[in-house]
Amino acid sequence: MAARLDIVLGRIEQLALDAVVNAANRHLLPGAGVDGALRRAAGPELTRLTETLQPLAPGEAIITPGFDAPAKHIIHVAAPMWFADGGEDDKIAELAACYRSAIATAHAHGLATIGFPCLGTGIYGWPAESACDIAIENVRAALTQAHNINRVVFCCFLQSDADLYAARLN
Ligand code: AR6
Repeated sequence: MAARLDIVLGRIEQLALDAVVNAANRHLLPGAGVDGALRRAAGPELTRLTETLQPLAPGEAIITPGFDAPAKHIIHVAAPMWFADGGEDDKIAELAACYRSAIATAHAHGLATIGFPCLGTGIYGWPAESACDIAIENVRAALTQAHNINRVVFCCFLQSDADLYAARLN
């Protein structure tokens, strides 16, 4: 059965899913936005754990428990910065890899539900439209290899992002 793709307008740290994805930085250092919200929800054990982990490679995903957050797990990925040096194609491939590796990691852990924020579109400066297209295309592609996942939530903090996802998904 095909996975359901849902849009939720709200805060990702409040979602009680098998996993939610964190918009982390490569060094897994505490940040603001999604990362700050998830760390506050999860409690200090999350940061104690991420301090012991290696930096994320481009497009890599790592999974931790959700600790006190409603989600059972948190999958950490780091979007590329839109304004960083480097070619646009490379950045698009790296953002695509974040979505694909998060789905693959959830699948490898036998999880059924996963929620994504709009990766890269806050502090990292991605234009909302292109980030939305990359998200939907790569989630759909990754789901073809992840048959135990039955629900993907695109968690939009902004009404404008929810409208964009709704237009692209319909
Ligand atoms: N729930 C859901 N979405 C949110 C929330 C929330 N609680 N808060 C913000 N957003 P960002 P990035 C939206 O900046 O651009 C970090 O601090 C926000 O409106 O969290 O990938 C890390 O440490 C935007 O659409 O992530 C990194 O250094 C989207 O989530 C860096 O910032 C992503 O915004 C990552 O930047």
